[in-house]
Amino acid sequence: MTTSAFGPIDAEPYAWPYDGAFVAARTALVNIDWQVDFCGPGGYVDQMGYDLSLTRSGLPATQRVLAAAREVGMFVVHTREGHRPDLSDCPPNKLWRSEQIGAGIGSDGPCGRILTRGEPGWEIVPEVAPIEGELVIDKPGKGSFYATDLDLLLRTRGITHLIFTGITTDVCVHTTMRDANDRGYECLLLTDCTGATDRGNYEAALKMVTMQGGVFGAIADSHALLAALAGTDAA
Ligand code: C5J
Repeated sequence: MTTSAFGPIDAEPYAWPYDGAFVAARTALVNIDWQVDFCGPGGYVDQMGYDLSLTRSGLPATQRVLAAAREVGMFVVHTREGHRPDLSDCPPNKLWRSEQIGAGIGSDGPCGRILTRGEPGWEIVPEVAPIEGELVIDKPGKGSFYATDLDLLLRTRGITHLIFTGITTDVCVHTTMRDANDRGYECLLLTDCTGATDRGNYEAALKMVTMQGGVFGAIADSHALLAALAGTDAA
């Protein structure tokens, strides 16, 4: 376990973190739902007819951040949204809505059953796939704390700071970041490591974080984080 400290990072609306520096051993990189269902051809988002280039756009920067986080010994968490094969953990209204838009959870698609655990579409894309020793959290909802042991596992390791990548910015990333903020974690969202099914929603979701002096934390470009981890200036 490394005790190296980094930062502060050039972020909005304040230099992150609020307490001046982050210690790698107390910081987790949280990669939200980089699944085929959200950014791969034939997955849930594709079946709904949204533009995959918008949800895939953060992948290259996330790969770079993931490599750097592993290098400095940050704890890495991956999450996956999905339901049990019998859909017993899928609320009827969530199921109904997915059917209305033509991508019914549990129905057959080109990547297997949509948003169903164990299916090809539910897997994390190879570019940012977990490696041994990294935590993978399976969640039935949009937030990563609801109906999971994520909070317990982070607190047991002494994690106090969270850096987020993932998709989609306005749904699972925001829900998780808001909840993490309420739980007292100091949160940073990397703007070029996330994407939404709609450009306007992506921009609005980023802006929301920066209101009220950083209502849920702060946002920064991945270059600012990488520069801090390398001990150089972002410019
Ligand atoms: C959505 C997610 N958008 N991972 N899930 O339904 O953001």
